[in-house]
Amino acid sequence: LIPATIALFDQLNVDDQLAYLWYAYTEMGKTITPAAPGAARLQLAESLLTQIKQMSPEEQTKVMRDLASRADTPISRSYGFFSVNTKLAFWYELGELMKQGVVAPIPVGYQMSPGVKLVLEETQKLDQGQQITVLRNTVVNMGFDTSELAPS
Ligand code: 45D
Repeated sequence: LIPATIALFDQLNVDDQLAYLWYAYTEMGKTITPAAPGAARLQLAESLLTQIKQMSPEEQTKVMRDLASRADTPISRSYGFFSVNTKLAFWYELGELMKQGVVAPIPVGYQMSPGVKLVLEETQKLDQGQQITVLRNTVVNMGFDTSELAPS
């Protein structure tokens, strides 16, 4: 069930992947395991989060799309060096900042696609540990991995 759910996620386009993460985040504590990251974890991501907080709403959304599409940008590269739990903690904090109105929110009236709904429903069928495994897998490949560059 875990690989099937991840495979469904991998088929989503960039916006749908972001939307899935957002709804998984907002469901945490309801149907998805509550998992607030530790403060130590967030310190590693702090410089990125500080940069993002200072951006315009349009730039903030672009950063998140760049991460999901694995674009080669300075922020995507920094993200690529995070451990998988720091990646989760980073997204969790972005979710908090979106709720607080510090980072650009989901557009009013946004409706999730059938694909997003499906992956969300499959996630809700899993137990807590399995849900976290799925979430780890969704964020681990985001960002830009410089180790994939050919040696120069
Ligand atoms: O215009 O450290 C749309 C543990 C389309 C323990 C959009 C853990 C239209 C150890 C795409 C909607 C393992 C428990 C715009 C940690 C449109 C530890 C925008 C785990 C603008 C950390 C979409 C923690 C956007 C866990 C901007 C499980 C979407 C953490 C943004 C889980 C989505 C965290 C965001 C999750 C989602 C965070 C910010 C799931 C955040 C999700």
